[in-house]
Amino acid sequence: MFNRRKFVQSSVSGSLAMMLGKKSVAHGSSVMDHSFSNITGKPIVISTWDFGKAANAEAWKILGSGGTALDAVEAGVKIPEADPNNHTVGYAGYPDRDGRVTLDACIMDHNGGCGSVMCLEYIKHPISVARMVMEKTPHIVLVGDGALQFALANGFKKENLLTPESEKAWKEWLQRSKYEPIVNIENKLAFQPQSLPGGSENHDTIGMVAMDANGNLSGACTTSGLAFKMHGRVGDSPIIGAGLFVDNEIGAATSTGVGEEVIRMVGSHLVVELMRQGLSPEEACTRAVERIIKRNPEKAKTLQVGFLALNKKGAYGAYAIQKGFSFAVRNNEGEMIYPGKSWI
Ligand code: SD4
Repeated sequence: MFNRRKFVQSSVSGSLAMMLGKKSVAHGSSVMDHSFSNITGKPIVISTWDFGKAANAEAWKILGSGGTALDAVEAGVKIPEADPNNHTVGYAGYPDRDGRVTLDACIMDHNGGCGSVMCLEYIKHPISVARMVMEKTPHIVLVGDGALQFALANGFKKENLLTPESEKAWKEWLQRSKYEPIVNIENKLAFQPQSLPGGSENHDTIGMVAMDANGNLSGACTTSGLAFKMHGRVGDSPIIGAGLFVDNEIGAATSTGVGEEVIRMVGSHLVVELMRQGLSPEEACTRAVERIIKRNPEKAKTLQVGFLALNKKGAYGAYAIQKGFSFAVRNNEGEMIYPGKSWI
């Protein structure tokens, strides 16, 4: 499977992508298939969007010193959760249409352990609450006030997550009140926060999957969900099998984009099952995206969904409906941001 020439090419294209930053995002057949070319072993961490790079760096502190994939993914995604300039995840996330910041997150370990919180308010790190649900309760999902009470009872601090900047964007949005997800807003947010009109933006998620030095896989997914959503709306991100799935025998996958499209086809689980059937990570992501497109090709042209996957060999791949989806990788070769291939 390992192909040295392809691997070198992809490392070079990755470095180039990293140097070019946001502008590097390309699509189509010119992008390398890392599923076959980049088998660099373990440990490895990959995550969605350009802002995954900083999250990966944090995860790598743990993975690179022999820590577990579970600790790494939790620590990694806490970076965007706490970032006041990231309006897509955690603190400073854009609110729902009632002005409430409601967070969704889930985590999975290598033993099939799962924890999830949905529509959680006032807690900066929902991923850590999700982990606590997994480790300290007989349940998998806690929602809303129940999740908040559980968090408070376990030492989490109640905080106002709505920053003045996010509140301003919401108030501007209220003038039109039009719910209209924007394709690839994630990278626009990451790189041009000042240019955002406060109208119809929608926002994003970090999905991260990792394999540690022992070969164990874990994953985490956390988001403030689509901006200006109905109060109580939950997307794919905290739903095990939709926004995230980990099977330690096969691989792990995560998703980003319009969650409703991912939930109805249980996307991340599908990607892992396709890898089980022998597809590479990139092929599996492609088949899953095609399933969404097939249902309604016209609608698919207007929305973004991207999948990112890692298999047990350390090979990874991604595929999205639209160009502009990127993903970040950190392994023993260094850190890279790659463009994901796409349908259009
Ligand atoms: C959701 N999938 O709430 C998330 C949002 C997202 O890119 O990932 N946007 O539907």
